[in-house]
Amino acid sequence: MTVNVGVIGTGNIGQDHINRLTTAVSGSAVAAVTDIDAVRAKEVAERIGARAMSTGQEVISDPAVDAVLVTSWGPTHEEYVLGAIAAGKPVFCEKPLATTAEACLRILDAEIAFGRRLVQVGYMRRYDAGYRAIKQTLSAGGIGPALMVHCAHRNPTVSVGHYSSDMAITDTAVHEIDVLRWLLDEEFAAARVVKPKRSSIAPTDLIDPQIVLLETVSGVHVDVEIYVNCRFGYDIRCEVVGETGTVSLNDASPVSVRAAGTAAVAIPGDWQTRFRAAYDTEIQEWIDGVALGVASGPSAWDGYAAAVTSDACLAAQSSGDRVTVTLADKPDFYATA
Ligand code: NAD
Ligand code: ISE
Repeated sequence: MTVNVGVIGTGNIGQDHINRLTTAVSGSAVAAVTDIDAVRAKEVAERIGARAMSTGQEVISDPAVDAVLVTSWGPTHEEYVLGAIAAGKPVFCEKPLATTAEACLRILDAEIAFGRRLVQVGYMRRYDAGYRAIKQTLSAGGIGPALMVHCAHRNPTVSVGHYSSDMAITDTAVHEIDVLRWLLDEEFAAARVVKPKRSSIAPTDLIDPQIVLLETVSGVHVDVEIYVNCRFGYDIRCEVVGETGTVSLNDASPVSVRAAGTAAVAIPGDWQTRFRAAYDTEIQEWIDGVALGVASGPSAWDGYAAAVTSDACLAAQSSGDRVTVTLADKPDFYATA
């Protein structure tokens, strides 16, 4: 069976996912695309032999579209995810699920009312081989119970004028928020944000770096360094410290070169390169699930929990205080999600 996907948003990651749906992933095709930039949508549609449509709602209701991929700007996600649920179609929504916790709750309510899971959120780190190996080590008890986690999320640069200090939380640290909830299998209870000495190469209106400190319900402490102007590459680090050992991500380089008295590894230049295999696996597993009528992966609840935790980090960033993360009760519907 071929799953025909309708794509809403043909920008950066939209085109990336379209390429993988039409080349790397098996069992999928792109039937229709749309973008508020109609010229861009038409150009992409012509390149892949799909139809360009005027609106997201047209894509969702098109009978030839089996499943919907939402890769438009964050504030538009709620409308399209709700539209897909109303049409009874599986929907993969890039992060964030929605830009407010209230909007995420509306999506939860709609999905529960529909009666079956349709929504998957694009937190691709759960599909990265390194994070999956960390999870296996933790589940097998290889290092005892986790006590602390040290993370770094370093981007070489971000687009000036577009990226803001709060996006360091909502756009960037949110990946650690999701993957650590999944790795540790528990929710966060509190957040603080520390602002070290500012980098002189960061744009003047950007707080960079920042350190996000999170505590889980059971008391595991997590520190996440966010530094989005490091220049030297896209550098993702994660070390879990357990009672009797540690487990860390290795360097992403497939080889290390030893020469002239030095050992060297290549550092990826951007997130597309670092997580390419994870995105491929994520979208392949989504397509396989759609074909079988089985939903898996980060759920709408995960999208909601990430939004609430991000909000606590934002409040901590502006107040300097330790802020409690207060989640709604998890509906039974998401007990296994
Ligand atoms: P982008 O600006 O390159 O692309 C977004 C596209 O959406 C643009 O072409 C824009 O014209 C279009 N758009 C905006 N409003 C629309 C609407 N109402 N209907 C149809 N199209 C609309 O941005 P991007 O970097 O591709 O990011 C898109 C989404 O993907 C964001 O939510 C972002 O957070 C997420 N993202 C996730 C990852 C990841 O690692 N998982 C990486 C990058 C971006
Ligand atoms: C971007 O939107 C992403 O999602 C990348 O994965 C992340 O590393 C980057 O910091 C964000 O801006």
